[in-house]
Amino acid sequence: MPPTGGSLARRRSRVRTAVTALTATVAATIGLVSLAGTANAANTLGAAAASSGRYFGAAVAANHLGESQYAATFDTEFNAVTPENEMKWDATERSRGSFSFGAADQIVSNAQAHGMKIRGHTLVWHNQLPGWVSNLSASDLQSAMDNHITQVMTHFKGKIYAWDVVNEAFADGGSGQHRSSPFQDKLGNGFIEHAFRTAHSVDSNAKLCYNDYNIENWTDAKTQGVYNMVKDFKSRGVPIDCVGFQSHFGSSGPPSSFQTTLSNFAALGVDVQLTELDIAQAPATAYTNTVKACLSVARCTGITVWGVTDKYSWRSGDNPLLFDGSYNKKAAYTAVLNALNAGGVTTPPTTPSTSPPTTPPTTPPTTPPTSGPLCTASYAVTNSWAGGYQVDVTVKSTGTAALSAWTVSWSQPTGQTISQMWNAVQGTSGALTTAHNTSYNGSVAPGATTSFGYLVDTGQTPPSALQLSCTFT
Ligand code: 9MR
Repeated sequence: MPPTGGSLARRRSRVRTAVTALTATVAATIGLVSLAGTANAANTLGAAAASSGRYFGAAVAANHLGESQYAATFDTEFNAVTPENEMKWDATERSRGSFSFGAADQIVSNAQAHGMKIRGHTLVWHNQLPGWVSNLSASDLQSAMDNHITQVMTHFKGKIYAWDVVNEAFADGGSGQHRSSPFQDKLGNGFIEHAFRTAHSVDSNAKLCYNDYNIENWTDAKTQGVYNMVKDFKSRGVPIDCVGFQSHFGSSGPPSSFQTTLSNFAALGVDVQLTELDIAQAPATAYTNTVKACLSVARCTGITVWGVTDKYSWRSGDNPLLFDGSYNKKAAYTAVLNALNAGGVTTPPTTPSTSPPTTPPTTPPTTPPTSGPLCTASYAVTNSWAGGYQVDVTVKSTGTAALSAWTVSWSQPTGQTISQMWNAVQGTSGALTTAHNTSYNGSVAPGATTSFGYLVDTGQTPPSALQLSCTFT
């Protein structure tokens, strides 16, 4: 269902050339910042987002993948995908018990061939719901819902990064309550929790998200309703991992509280994602503000725009996307690319933790090098919340020659899973966790430092110190 809140409809008309000229200036300014902060600016949206450990995706339709410009633009620019309609109930189980996955499989194989993350959209939603579902009795509806979740998730198991388990279950307007739907009306509020528990039992590796629109403005009743649900779920151990903010905006872009909203949800211990971004007339400034809100929140793991080109947008009259109808990059494209290249929150502006940095391994090398590269690594917890914490590791080049590559290894405590790492590539070496430099931060001059970070999902407290060892070439 299209968003019905004021943000979408209110602010459509703008003089296009004026907006473009203004935003070109903004983009250029951001470009300078980006150059200062990043050695090698990436030239695609996906690669630029990856530099801060995030993804940048697009919704696609299987029936356009055969169009060469569409496929080329999508395959080149994006590193994540959401099937726009192909995984919905009416596409996957039009008649009861008869499942069809052809169109979705096509999108999934294309994504896998290009190493993209895949967001599954969506398992339980009142729209695009075949009539037979609405006509069931309560107990039959419950088993049909369980079976649908189970069959669809099993078919795609191991391939999906995050599922929109339940979509748009809250009402518009000031009630802050659940909306009326066949699920709500027959099963009550509990259908959402039940859907998440069922989904978790089928695929506990996929991130399980609640997804909705008009929940971007912090004080809105709808936002508060969803926030209270997520808070309750987290407090009772209902398996929810993420919240999707659809982000269908009017031409002035996100509400000024958007970053606050994302941070507040993240502080509950869930990832947050912008899942269906599009902005009327695509002003570059509005896009920049939106992307920056995500980049400023460590647990904002990625952004998806709701389409590749204006040509096929569900809001065609609004021209809301980053590529125009002829696949030309718009000013908003450049603004987004520059914002992504400027990097995201990798070191939040908090005071360093009180824990002292650990010393490098105590065993001295048998023949200590008197010259050449050397490194040390130190650990600091920079943020923590009920469901996890954030770590910043500083790698210091302590030898007489520059490092050209480095690897930090440590023993990650049991029950403390790393959910995201940035500015380093995570790996393992035996029982140890490793972090290897990326293509842009392997080289560190003598005396200089570089850093990487990671997030840990856990109910435990962070270790006050951690022994890190740094190896180099
Ligand atoms: O973009 C989708 C469009 O092609 C469909 O006709 C429409 C049908 O409801 O759904 C659109 O996608 C919606 C998404 O699945 C959920 N949030 C709102 C999106 C725009 O309506």
